[in-house]
Amino acid sequence: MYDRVRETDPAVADALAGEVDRQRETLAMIASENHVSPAVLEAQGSALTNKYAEGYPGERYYAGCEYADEVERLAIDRAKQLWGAEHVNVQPHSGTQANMGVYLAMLDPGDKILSLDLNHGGHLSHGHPANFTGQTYEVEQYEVNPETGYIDYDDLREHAERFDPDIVVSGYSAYPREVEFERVQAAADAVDAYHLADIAHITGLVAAGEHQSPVGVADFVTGSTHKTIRAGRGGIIMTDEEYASDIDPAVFPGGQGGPLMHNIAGKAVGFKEALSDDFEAYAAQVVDNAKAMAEVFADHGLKVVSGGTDTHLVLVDLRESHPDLSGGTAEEAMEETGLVLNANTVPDESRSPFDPSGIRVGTPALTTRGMDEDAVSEVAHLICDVLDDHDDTATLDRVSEQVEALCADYPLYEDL
Ligand code: DSN
Repeated sequence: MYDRVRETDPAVADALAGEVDRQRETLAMIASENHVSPAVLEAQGSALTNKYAEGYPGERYYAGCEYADEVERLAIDRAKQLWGAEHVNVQPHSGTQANMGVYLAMLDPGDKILSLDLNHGGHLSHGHPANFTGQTYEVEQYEVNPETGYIDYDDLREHAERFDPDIVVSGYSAYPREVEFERVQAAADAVDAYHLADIAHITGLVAAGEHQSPVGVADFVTGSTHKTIRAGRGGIIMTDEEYASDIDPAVFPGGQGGPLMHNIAGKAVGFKEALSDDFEAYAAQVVDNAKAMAEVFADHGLKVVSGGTDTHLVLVDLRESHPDLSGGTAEEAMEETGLVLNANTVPDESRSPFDPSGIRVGTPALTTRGMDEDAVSEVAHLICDVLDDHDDTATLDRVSEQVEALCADYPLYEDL
């Protein structure tokens, strides 16, 4: 594998091959991750990486863009079919860059953003003080109800009426429940603010009809393209035609230079795959699998935030069941066995965000490997075993063996 890289650079070839093996031999449950197809990998590794194509299809600043144009048009057309948007920009390098495109287009420095607190499941680029958004704009944040784990939309609307934001942001990184975009829109409408719906985590669920869509509801819909939608890495912005002339120049030249055409090729290929019936079945299974895992956790006495899930992720608050175990220690013990997930803050967090009280468990990558509810329930039981005996070598050894067997039963990237 990676023979040509190896001839030039054995150290990098070893790392690349090592990463493929790591993905094959562990169970990825970081909710923002997935395993794209070999076709998407090939498109991302194509010669389009060499091409400068500043501008948009048919209006480039460089010669030789006919294939770049073709690929970008295909990505745009397929995105329009998947999400039903009037206008699509596939050039953002990431979900954060997509959000930056909207902020640059619609806000002035000092304008006001109302968004969900990161500790309650928000995103960094929704106004966190360490991010450019927190440093450029005036930000206030809403929270989920700590008792129920759900967003309180009445409270959100009252907050909007008090703060009078220029933009209200919905869409989250650790919120297991369906987002009621129309209720966020109502809050934004009440104060004449824009509504940005960041569907980074749930792009695939929305495309497949497994989650309600904000397209046609929110003014702007952003996302990343490599999570549940399982396409090439990067970001996307969707909006109505009326905002096209604001958004496109804000992405290029406003916030970015040349588009990453090889990634846009990966987006086009992944979007084509997502237009299939197989993808609809995949997205439904992602959600069924998350529900099955949540049930195992709840039956085991763990506190599942909000009592369950409607999406691809489950958030577990360890404080009641495992008061002496931090999310960080749990994450490390899991990783030793090949269970790869992340420590996460939980509503009403009482520990540091660097070593929070919860774990976040996602099903997109397990489902890509072919797992159904029975298989992910087995994985969920292994997670419970590690939580209960995280410092017991015999338990960790046994779980490692079971993870190895599951990886063999659900192989990945066999033809690479
Ligand atoms: N880093 C991503 C996540 O894990 O949720 C944010 O998109």
